[in-house]
Amino acid sequence: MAPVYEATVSAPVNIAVIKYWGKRDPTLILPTNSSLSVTLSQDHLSTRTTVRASPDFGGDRLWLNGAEEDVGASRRLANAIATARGLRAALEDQAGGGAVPLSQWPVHVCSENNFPTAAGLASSASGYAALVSALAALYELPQSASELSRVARVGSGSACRSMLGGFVAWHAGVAADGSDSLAEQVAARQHWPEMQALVLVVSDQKKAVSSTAGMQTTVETSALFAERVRTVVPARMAAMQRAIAERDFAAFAEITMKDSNQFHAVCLDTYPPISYMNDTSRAIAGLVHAFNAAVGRVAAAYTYDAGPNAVIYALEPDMRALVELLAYCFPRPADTAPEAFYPDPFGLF
Ligand code: 2P0
Repeated sequence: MAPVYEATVSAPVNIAVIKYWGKRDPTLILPTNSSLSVTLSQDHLSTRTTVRASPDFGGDRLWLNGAEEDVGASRRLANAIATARGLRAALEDQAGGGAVPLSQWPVHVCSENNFPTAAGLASSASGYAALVSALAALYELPQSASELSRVARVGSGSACRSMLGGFVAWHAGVAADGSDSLAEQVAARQHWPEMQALVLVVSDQKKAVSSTAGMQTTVETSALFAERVRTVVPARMAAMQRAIAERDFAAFAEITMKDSNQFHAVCLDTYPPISYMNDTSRAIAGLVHAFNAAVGRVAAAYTYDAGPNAVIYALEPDMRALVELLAYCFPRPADTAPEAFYPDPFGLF
């Protein structure tokens, strides 16, 4: 029987505080602006992926959460696997026949999220980061996580940031081949141990407009977007990195909320308009501002991605007080298990 080589790796979800929205190259997935995110803990929202390679396999195959998907249907998946294979092939060339020819064998990919896919939480980021990390382990690639983030990027833009932990910047880059469009760690999680994130599932409905389609319409139609890319994001990237370096939560929080609000404003400025937040999302944002006003400082921040779910950032012990307030104002529906509503309010990263 032919040998089977195998590797299993998990990768976490990340939540942007400076949003990625817009591509300058949709095939290589090169963004119009840099972005910055916080990588959450693998214990909470993550994808675990096993890749196997064997000369006996008839072709590449993929199973997502137990169900087989058509690998041929996704150009992004094919691109990500082909890019990782190319790196392995270069390694095999260097070894001059001394390496197992894994690059020539089909792969079987088995990928599982540890959170319900229907929860409306981003899974492409952890999904492609786990796939690329697993292929890198299988192929024994020598590249750093930052270098490998370029491979995850061709699967899904936000996935490049999930290749690193802690606070992570994705530099937009200027090169046409994407060589300088990669993720780098700005600070390790341990740099700011009191920082916590709380995920509030507002709706588990699938979003009406996908990020991929929505952002292209924004690039083509929004006048506000051009200004965001030209002046606002570069200033915020610098200010956010300063806030993180100095552990200045008030600055971190203010930039986070303003950038989320501008991202959603730009979506509304898109034609036809895109609206991701709902009344509950807006009520949560209002409550965060009321909480900050009540404590007399900026103690919490909200951010929303391409959907109505809220992510709250706060430091311990403020998060504890905020969770009590949220639980009081937004009582859990009678038919929802407590752990489904508040999976683990005190777990970040
Ligand atoms: C972000 N989002 O920075 C932003 C904020 C949604 C809102 O990254 O087309 O799924 O695969 O590159 O990465 C969602 O976009 O889009 C996203 P593709 P992706 O997290």
